[in-house]
Parts: sequence; structure tokens; C-alpha cells
Amino acid sequence: MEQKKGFHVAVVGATGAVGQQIIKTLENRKFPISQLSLLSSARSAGKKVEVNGIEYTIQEAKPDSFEGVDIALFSAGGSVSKELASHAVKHGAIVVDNTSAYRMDEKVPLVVPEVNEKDLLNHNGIIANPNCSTIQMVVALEPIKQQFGLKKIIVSTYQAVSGSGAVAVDELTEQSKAILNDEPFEPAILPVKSDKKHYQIAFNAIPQIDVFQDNGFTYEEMKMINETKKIMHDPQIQVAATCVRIPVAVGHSESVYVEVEKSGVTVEELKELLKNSPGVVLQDDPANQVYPMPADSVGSQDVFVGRIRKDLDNDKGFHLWVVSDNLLKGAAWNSVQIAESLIKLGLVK
Ligand code: NAP
Ligand code: 3JM
Repeated sequence: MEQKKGFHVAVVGATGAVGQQIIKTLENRKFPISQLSLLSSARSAGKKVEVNGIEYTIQEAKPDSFEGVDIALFSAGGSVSKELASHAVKHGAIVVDNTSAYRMDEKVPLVVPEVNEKDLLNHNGIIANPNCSTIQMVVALEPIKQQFGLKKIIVSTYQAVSGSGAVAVDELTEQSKAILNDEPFEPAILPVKSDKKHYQIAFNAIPQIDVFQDNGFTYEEMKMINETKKIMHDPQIQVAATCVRIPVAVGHSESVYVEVEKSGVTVEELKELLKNSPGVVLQDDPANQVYPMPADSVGSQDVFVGRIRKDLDNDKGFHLWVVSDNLLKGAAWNSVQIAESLIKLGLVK
């Protein structure tokens, strides 16, 4: 079948922190759009948004919003995806879903194009975009796995508040102002809006992202563990995660410890490998204080890696520091990149 030149694209959650970055990314990439549907809840319906110099009106997302849509990019929370993604598929659209709703569904490919683009070939209408913290980690670790084998991953995250949506960024800003002005404040959003207690995020660190599971890990930590195994096609790989929210607006950082299979690997070999890996930028020059930081990652599609050290006790152990813009490679860019891959592979009819 002849490939179309432009596609009818729908963005569900277009007014959100991720949705706004999806729109910007579509513009920056000059994504081939013939028609654009910007969807949200009834709250934002009627708002005007300019894209590529054209004014669009935000519409309320409904089951029949997907008539004629080729590609639907969902980032409006898991319940919206569960309610509407199947309607989009019924109308003939391919869904790229940014929520955790379908990530562990066996019939749904979970894709980071640098790692497992070919998994797109087995889609059934829905493709899942992994969690932001998982994405940047697997981009950095897949080349190591391919070259030296990967036995174990232990990761601690330092995650930005924008991962919890636009309201969490507002909460950090308002709280910071209140504290600096010695005024009272009432935490209401973080760590999890729907959970029982809320804690100060300004000038603090909260070791809870998403809700606790019976095994003592949080859901965010379990997402990292399960998604990594699925994306890397390796159920045997040992993964443990501790996810922490810090008072940074944008840019997730991760301290990652890995154990490779091969003996005698050197730091220089790892640096050379990562320097030439897709989607990775090596920033590792301690003598000149060069290392990745979240403030420098904002606006970039890349994953930045530095502080690479060999463990002092284990010849197969290495420590890395991995940073990326959580709203871009962690969400919007990875979704648009998946859409570009789908077009390239001729999978959008
Ligand atoms: P946000 O800033 O709170 O935005 C939420 C968006 O969803 C808004 O556009 C909102 O529209 C829309 N929405 C809410 N309820 C809706 C409904 N019933 N029907 C249709 N649209 C509805 O949140 P965000 O940070 O952009 O994140 C959105 C979702 O993306 C998250 O819930 C999460 O599942 C996913 N996400 C994924 C990653 C990742 O790692 N890949 C990272 C962050 C977020 P209104 O303006 O009308 O309220
Ligand atoms: C990042 O309300 C919801 O379902 C959204 C919860 C959420 C998720 C998720 O589980 O989809 C907030 C922020 C994510 C994510 O990417 O996993």
C-alpha cells in the first residue's frame, strides 16, 4: 500500500506537561501532519493553541473523537487510555500510549527505538511508551548489554517534579516562594495526589514516587524493574530500583550500578562504547568537572552519561550517572520517535 504524505494526528492530553511537549516536538521534527486533533478533558475544551502557525481549538476527548485519525498520542493518565485507546484503534488509528495502562500487556510492544524498534512489527494497534526513568536508563545500558553482557542493575533516581504533571511544578514553585518568604503552605500534590499524606517538596527529597506495593517497592520502582526486563528481552537480568523525588523542575538523574558478564572490561572501553551509542551523549571529564546535570539537559532529546567508574571491589561492577529531560526522551520525544519509526517501517496505513 502507498504510504501517505501527511497523517491525521490526535494528541490526547494536549494541555498537559507531556502533551505540550508532544506538540512542540511535532513542530520541531516537522512531523508530516495533514490534520491535527488536540484533545483534553471538558475542563480545557474550547482553549486555543497555535501549532505551526495555525490556531487549533482544544476538544473534549470522547470515543468518537478518533474518526479518520491515523496516529493517536495518549498522555492523559492511565484511566483515559483504558477508556479511549480501544476506540481509537477501532477507528483505525495506531495508538502510542504514554501511560502505564498497557505497558506490561503481552500483546503490546513496549518500545525505546534505540533499543527495540523491531518490536513495533508485532503491534496490535497499541504501542506503549515506557516510564521516563526506564527510558533514559535502557538507552544508556543497552549498548553495554550488547557488548559486555549485563547481569545486574541497581538504580537510585533523583526525579524532577514535572514527572507528576503541571500541578506539581506549580506546587514546587509556590512552596519555594512561601518558604523563602516565611509564609505558611499546605502540601497537596506530592508525593502522590490521591494518597493519604502529602509532604513538602521544596528544599526536601521524598523517597516515594507513585503508590506503595505489597513488596515494599513503589509502583514507579516496579515499573523500572519490569519494563527494563521487557524492553531488553531479558527476564533473567537482576534489577532493583529506589525512586526519589527532588526539587528540580525538569530533568531526571540516575545513579546506576551495573555488573557486566565479561571480566576485565575497562572504563575506557565503556566510554568509547557510549560515545558512539545512539541517543547517548558522553559527558565525562572529571579533571575539567564535566558531568551531566539536569539543568543542562532541559530541551535536549539526548541521554547524558558521565561519572563512569569501575567498582573498587568488583571487577565486573561499574557506576554511571545518567541524566535526561524527562518530558522529552522520557515522554514526548520517545512517543514522537515511535511514531516516526512506525511511518519509516510502513506500519501506518
Ligand atoms: P498533566 O500536566 O496533569 O496533564 C494531564 C492532561 O490530561 C491534561 O491535558 C488534561 O486535560 C488531560 N486529561 C485529564 N483528564 C482527562 C480526561 N478525563 N479526558 C481527557 N483528557 C484528560 O499531566 P502530564 O504530566 O502531562 O502527564 C499526563 C500522563 O502522561 C500521566 O498521567 C502519565 O500517565 C503519562 N506520563 C508518562 C510519562 C512517561 O514516563 N512516559 C511521564 C509523565 C507522564 P485538562 O487540561 O482538561 O485537565
Ligand atoms: C507518570 O493517573 C495516572 O494514571 C497517571 C499516573 C502516572 C504515570 C502512569 O502510571 O501512567 C503519572 C506519571 C506515569 C508513568 O509514566 O508511568
